[in-house]
This record gives sequence, C-alpha cells and structure tokens, in this order.
Amino acid sequence: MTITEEIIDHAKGLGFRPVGIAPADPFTETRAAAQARLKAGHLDGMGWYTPARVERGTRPAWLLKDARSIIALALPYYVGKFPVGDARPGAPHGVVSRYAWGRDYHNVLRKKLRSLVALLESKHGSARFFADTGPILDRAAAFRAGVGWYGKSTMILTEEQGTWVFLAEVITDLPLAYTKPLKKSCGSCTRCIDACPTDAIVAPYQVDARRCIAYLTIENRGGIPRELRPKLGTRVFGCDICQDVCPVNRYPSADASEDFLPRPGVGPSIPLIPLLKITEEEFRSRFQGTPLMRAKRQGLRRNAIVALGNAGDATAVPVLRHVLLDDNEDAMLREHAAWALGRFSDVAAQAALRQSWELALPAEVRAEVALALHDEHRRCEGEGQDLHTGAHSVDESPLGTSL
Ligand code: B12
Ligand code: SF4
Ligand code: SF4
Repeated sequence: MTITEEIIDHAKGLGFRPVGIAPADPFTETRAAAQARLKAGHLDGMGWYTPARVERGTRPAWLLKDARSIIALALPYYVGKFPVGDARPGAPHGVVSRYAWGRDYHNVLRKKLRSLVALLESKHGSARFFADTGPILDRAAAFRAGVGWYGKSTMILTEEQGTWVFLAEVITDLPLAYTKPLKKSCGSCTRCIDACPTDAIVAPYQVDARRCIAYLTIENRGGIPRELRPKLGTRVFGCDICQDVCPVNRYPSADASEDFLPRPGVGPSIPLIPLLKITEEEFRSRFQGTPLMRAKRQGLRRNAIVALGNAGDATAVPVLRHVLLDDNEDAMLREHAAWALGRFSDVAAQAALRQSWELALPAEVRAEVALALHDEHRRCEGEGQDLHTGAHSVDESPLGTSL
C-alpha cells in the first residue's frame, strides 16, 4: 500500500467521504474572486473576513512550510428527515438548519483531523489541519481535489451526499498522488437562485452574505433589515432552502455519524416562546457544544422575535409585548418586538403598541412603533374596519402627528 492509499483508507475509516488530494499550489483565481466579493461588500458585517485573511488562506505555503499536498475531506451530516419548524403542531416552533441539529461539527471534525495529522507525522511529514474557522477557503480546496463541484448556490456538491457535507483539509509537506477536479456543473438548473427567499444568490456562484438568512441569523450582531424580516419565515438559525431544492440532494444516504442526530433541546425545531424567554444561564446549559452558541443569546432571541412575527400565532403577543415594554431590554430587541407586534391585527397586539407610544422609548423603537401602527392603520382602512383597540380611536392615534 502506498502512503497515499494508506491516508485515504485512514480518512475513510474516520468517516470522511469523498477524500481527495490536490497540489498545494496558491489559489490564485480563488483569491481574486474572494477579494472581488469583499470589495463588492458581499461579506460586510463579518469583520473577521479580511483581505489579509484571504491572502493567507490562498497561499498554502504561508500556512505550512514546504507545503506540497492538500488532503481535502468531506464529512457527511445528513441523518434523515425529521419534522421541522412550523410543520410541528401546537405552540409556534422555529426552524433550525440541518447542520446544527446535533453536536458542533468543529468538535467532531477536530478529533478526526488530529488522527489524520498523527498518521502523517508517523510517516515523517509535517501536517496542519483546517476546518471552517481557518483562513483557507474550504470549498476551493474541495473543488481542486475533486471532492465535489461548485453549485450556483456556491455550495460544493458531492456525488453521494450532495451538499450535505462539512468540508475540511490537512496540508502536508509530503508529496502524494493527486486526484483530479470533477468535470461536472449545474447545467441549466437555477432552482436555488429561484427559491432563495431573500434573493441572496445575486448571480450564479455569488452569494451576497448581507441578504443570506444564514448570515442574518447567525453571524449578524445587529438588527435584521426590516424589508428582509418577512422573508425569514420561522427560520431561527441558518437556512437550508438552496440545499433543499437542489436536485443533486435528492437521495443522500442517511448514514452520517450519530454525532449529527438531533440533540434533545436543539434538533430541527425549537419552541419559540420559551426561546425568547431564555436566560443566559439556560442558554449556555442548553446550547453549549452545539453550533447555536455562535448566534449568542441575544441573536437567537432576535431571531425568535422575527419568527414569532411571521408565525402569526397570537399566543406570542404577551411575550412580545413584554419585550417591547421592558426598559431593561436591548433597544434592538424592542424594535424587533414592535415590528413583530405590528404583524398581528390582534387587539392585544395593537393595544401593546399604543401603550408603548406613551413611554419614553429609544428613538429607533419609537420609529418602529410608528411604522407598525401605520401599517395596521392602512390594513384596517383597506378593509374598511376600525381598530377597536379600546385604548384610542384611529383619529387619536399617534399616526397623525408623527408620520
Ligand atoms: C463566510 C462563510 C459563509 C457566509 C458567506 C457564504 C458564501 N457563499 O460566501 C455565510 C454566513 C452567508 C455562510 C452561509 C452558509 N454556509 Co458558510 N462558510 C463561510 C466560510 C467561513 C468562508 C466562505 C467564503 O470564503 N466565502 C467567500 C466566497 C468568495 O467564497 P465562495 O462563495 O465559496 O466563492 C467561490 C465560488 O463562488 C467560486 N466561483 C466564483 N465564480 C465562479 C464561477 C464558476 C463558473 C465556478 C464553477 C465557480 C465560481 O469560486 C469562489 C472562490 O472559491 C466557509 C468556511 C471556509 N473557511 O471556507 C463556510 C462554508 C462555506 N459554509 C458552509 C455552510 C454549510 C453554510 C450554510 C449551508 C449554513 C446554513 N445551513 O445556514 C450557508 C450556505 C449559504 C450559501 N449558499 O453559501 C460550508 C459549505 C459546505 C459545502 N458543501 O459547500 C463551509 C465550507 C463550512 C465547512 N467547513 O463545511 N457561510
Ligand atoms: S442559505 Fe437561504 S438565504 Fe442563503 S443563499 Fe441559500 S436560500 Fe438564500
Ligand atoms: S439547485 Fe440547481 S443550480 Fe443550484 S446548486 Fe443545485 S443543481 Fe446547481
């Protein structure tokens, strides 16, 4: 058995498939593409994604002295179909992206990658692993090594598992036998582009992260743009739409590691009202060791508010009212709560908005309350109804004075 065969065998034994090996040459074209995307502002909001990071990440020799080979790896995470989000009966539920149903993949990958590095070191090679958080562009390495091909959604598609794989790589100074890039493409399909609810796939192979629900619900530390909120539906962590519609993803085998099976308290669906009420302590004990930690408590609560506004279940009104009226709450969350309440034509929701108008609200919250009341006013006028809130008549509302 050659060293290359031994490495591939070992990687497969660890659960990686497919496994490819590429020369560790600089990723010149990738560098240009990534720098252009940064320049266009498509990665704005992720302060850690810098031009310097792209420079480093596209020069394997800067990451490992005398780098010769990149072992590109895919770890499947498809574990089958489960009832998701708003498909659940009863109290409103939020949808969690498939990749986050189980254990944090970074921890799962790390252990496996260490084992591969140990094998390479036993062959007198130096080796260094990367998975997601490193500067190297995982998809570019996977593409070069023939692990998969680029979809128009920018996802790497693999033959067996479609897009349902995590990507990682090990760079080594050992000379190995290389595998070749695949000669496959999406052809005339545009399903992911057509299905993306926020039009985030601005052109084939280009995602504007600022519009992508994955960014908005996970990486984003600020508010969610008002015009995009209705498009999030009940998604509270990530988004799988461009993957769910992809024909290449039709028949993945559901034999991924048990680590990715839905974990109690997380999984495909989260009840939204308790999520909005979660304390910092509860947040940690429930989500420690899962990808959801990345969104932080405030981010998940913000997402839950938007999802509740979209779910349209009136049982959410008291908890949204509580956030809006609570002086100790973050202004960003109060502003989102005002927006969510404005989605209900429910009397109690309108009463909460009118009650808040009497308080000394932060400017952005007041502006959203005004918009929410204005929207409701228009809705009722359209339907030829009165608001019947009991608190004010339409004529007495703040609408006349502030808008
Ligand atoms: C930043 C980032 C994001 C950002 C930006 C995503 C993006 N598309 O750029 C946000 C937060 C939006 C995001 C979302 C998601 N992400 Co993400 N993300 C990353 C990260 C850290 C860097 C990606 C990057 O550099 N983007 C910048 C641009 C320049 O890169 P790119 O889009 O890949 O661009 C390439 C192609 O467009 C191609 N290209 C350009 N033009 C052309 C033209 C032709 C003809 C061809 C063929 C190719 C081509 O070349 C470019 C350079 O390689 C990687 C991990 C890593 N270290 O690489 C994970 C990673 C890409 N993410 C991943 C995942 C799983 C997701 C989500 C599915 C999570 C979810 N369910 O919510 C979504 C998917 C959204 C989507 N459609 O991409 C996986 C992807 C696995 C796979 N099978 O591809 C990765 C690899 C993490 C991992 N290690 O597994 N992510
Ligand atoms: S993850 Fe969702 S929002 Fe992002 S590009 Fe795919 S479909 Fe669009
Ligand atoms: S949905 Fe169609 S266009 Fe999009 S990645 Fe899949 S095959 Fe390609």
